[in-house]
Amino acid sequence: MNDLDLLITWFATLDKIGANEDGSFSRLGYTDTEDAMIATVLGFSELLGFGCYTDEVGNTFIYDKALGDNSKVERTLIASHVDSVVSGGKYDGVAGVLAGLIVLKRIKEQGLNIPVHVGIFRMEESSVFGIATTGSKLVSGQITEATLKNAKEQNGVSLYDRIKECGFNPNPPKITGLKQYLELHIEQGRVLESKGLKLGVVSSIAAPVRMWVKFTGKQDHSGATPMDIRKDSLVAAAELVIHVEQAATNELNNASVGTTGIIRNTPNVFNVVPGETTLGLDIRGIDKASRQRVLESVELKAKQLAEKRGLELDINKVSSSDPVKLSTDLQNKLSAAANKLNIEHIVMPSGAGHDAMNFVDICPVGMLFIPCVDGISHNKLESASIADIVAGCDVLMEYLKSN
Ligand code: HGY
Ligand code: MN
Ligand code: MN
Repeated sequence: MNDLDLLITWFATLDKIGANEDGSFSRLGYTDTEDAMIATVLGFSELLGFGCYTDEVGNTFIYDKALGDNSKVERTLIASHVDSVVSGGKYDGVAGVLAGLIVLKRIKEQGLNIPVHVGIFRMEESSVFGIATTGSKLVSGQITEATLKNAKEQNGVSLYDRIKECGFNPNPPKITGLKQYLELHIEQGRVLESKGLKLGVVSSIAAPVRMWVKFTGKQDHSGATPMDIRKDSLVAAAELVIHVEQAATNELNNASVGTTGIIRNTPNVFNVVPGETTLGLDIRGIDKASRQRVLESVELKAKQLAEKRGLELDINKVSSSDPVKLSTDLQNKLSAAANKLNIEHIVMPSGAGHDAMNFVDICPVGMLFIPCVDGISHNKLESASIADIVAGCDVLMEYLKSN
């Protein structure tokens, strides 16, 4: 079976896991669905004769036993994730893990002595706790115990406790022995497709600040409370939602973005003036100063709204990472590999966050993008071409053999 057919078979097998009736996938991190995804990918790797090991936070690594337990030697890590957002697609993360497996298979077939491990990082998505790339943050020293304890899901369980409940160690040792980190990922935007290109070499990765903004007013009777004496938390939140969009749009030229992804309104019934409304904000950028201007504008507006309407305001910053620039040397070498294979490409930033961003202070990091249809991602319509994944593997192989 050729690599294209093997990938098609692998995706078809994984389709059964976390599938929703509407065709989307919900494969949340640190759940038995993510466990099932990892176990299934390990099943593919065992059939190829590979071994695996799991670290103290549940990240899993696949390697060629024939090369020995080469975690003792400097190795290339090709990694991504297999969890998804709620009602997401099936290529986000998974394409990169399966591409790594194809590269490992080709190294073995060609008898090359290139120490490569394929990594599957836990809970890359922030859907449940508001923190992205948890598994890779934990082993790259990018997250504190306080942050893990502050991040809570709706039932109040902290990410720290969730990791412990799963039998893992929320204070793991740092990963060592990495020569370089490579990741292939769908673009999750429209740039490649709009230019008719099949490959992007990633130059930088935007980073999010995620925060809860809670307005507390006065829960009242919706019929008997005159408009001039209300303390309606939802109206204040609605004004802030509009302001988040405006503040981020003011920074359009610097590629900053702002999203209100969550709204929790209490008591959320017809005949009661809302007394408590919480917004979940995701504000990102590749330019830290620009992102900061959006943040400051949103926080100032929240304070002004609370004051104007006589509400209490509570802002809780859940996570904040810095935008990262990837290795220029690696960008040039990945570009050279693509040129050698006559694969036209561009160098481009990533608006989405990725595990790759957590390794820039540990080793050189390189990232490849393949297009996804209409740039759609985090959506059941997410779709990518298996042939593009194979082409991405070709570039990774060409790079590894030439460097
Ligand atoms: O949200 C993101 O940037 C990605 O899906 N982790
Ligand atoms: Mn994602
Ligand atoms: Mn992803």
